[in-house]
Amino acid sequence: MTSSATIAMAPLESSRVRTPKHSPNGAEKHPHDQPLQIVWRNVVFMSLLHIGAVYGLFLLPHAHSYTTMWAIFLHYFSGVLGITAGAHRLWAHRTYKARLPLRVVMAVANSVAFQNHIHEWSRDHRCHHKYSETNADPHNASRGFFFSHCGWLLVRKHPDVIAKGKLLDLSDLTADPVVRFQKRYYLASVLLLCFTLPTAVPILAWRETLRNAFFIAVLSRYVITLNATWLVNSAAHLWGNRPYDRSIHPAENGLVSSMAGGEGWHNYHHTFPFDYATGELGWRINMTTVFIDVMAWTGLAYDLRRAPPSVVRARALRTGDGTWKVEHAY
Ligand code: ST9
Ligand code: ZN
Ligand code: ZN
Repeated sequence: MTSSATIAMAPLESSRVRTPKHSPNGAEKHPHDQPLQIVWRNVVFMSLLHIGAVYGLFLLPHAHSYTTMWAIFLHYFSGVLGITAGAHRLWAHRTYKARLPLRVVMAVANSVAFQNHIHEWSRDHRCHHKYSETNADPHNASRGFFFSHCGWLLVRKHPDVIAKGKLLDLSDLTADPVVRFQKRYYLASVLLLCFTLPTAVPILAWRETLRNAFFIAVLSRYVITLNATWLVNSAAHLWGNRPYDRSIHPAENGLVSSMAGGEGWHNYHHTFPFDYATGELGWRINMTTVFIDVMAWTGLAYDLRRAPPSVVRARALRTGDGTWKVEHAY
């Protein structure tokens, strides 16, 4: 549909998100009931990583153009195949099914991304959805931008994350041999696929210097992919419209979507987490949906799940903040 008219809405309450003391899942909302236990090893590692990444950006004018293209390729390969289409939409949410060759390539891409192995990533993400904005949410956005962006990776987890996480059903992940294999050889796969190969290829293939290859194709690329991912947990939980459910933090954030392969349509995603497109707009600012559709066309992906437009419309009219537009439907 092309009309941009806003659907007539019932009178709405303020779009400000209310945070009740308890979530419907029984997890406590109080954010500051535990002293922070800083993990200094992670603070040092992340700081050095970011300093190295900035240095890598300064090296760009001195590097071979192929090195920059290689870093961009690795960013999208690891981000879209490894994280958004793989860990997120396939393994964490089971929004579609994938045949073995595709699962193997996505697991390889996931190790290039170095964001914890698929099993851990999916477990924490299921915790995040089930206990959003409570102490059992690993990156609880009610603790602020920094905590939800990367602070949560620098401190010990809240005990509720571990206690509630142990109640999750992860049997589908344990049953997948690709997930089991990647978990077993995770450290070796990261050393090879995130660090060694990305450095070796530019040196061997177009005689790049070790310094340019390592700082640009490894550190800058890795840190950019990390921050694009983290923005979904921070910015897309704080800023944007809430057309589908005004009572939750996750919001529609086009800027985050453009940087995170289509994962910024976060109010839609938290309202309809089973939908493989994680947004209502089809291919618009959603590279991952394009990728999954192409895979479905080849037969490597199948059983794609989608929220019916009538259900989306009814839900938007019932619980949205009033910003849902007819043009969202297609
Ligand atoms: C990273 C992850 O960056 C990013 C995830 C982002 C998610 C985004 C989602 C949206 C998708 C968007 C995609 C956009 C993509 C963009 C593409 C662009 C094109 N349930 O962990 P420990 C157990 S990682 C049940 O040590 P501590 C655990 O099994 C970055 N159990 O906790 C263990 O048990 P056992 C690189 C749980 O000590 C025990 O608890 N990686 C759960 O508190 C202790 O576990 C890093 O930086 C759970 N949920 O330490 C590493 N959780 O002993 C960071 C834990 O029996 N991690 N358990 O095995 C760490 O160093 C630590 O985990 C810690 C916490 C310090 C953070
Ligand atoms: Zn999700
Ligand atoms: Zn979220």
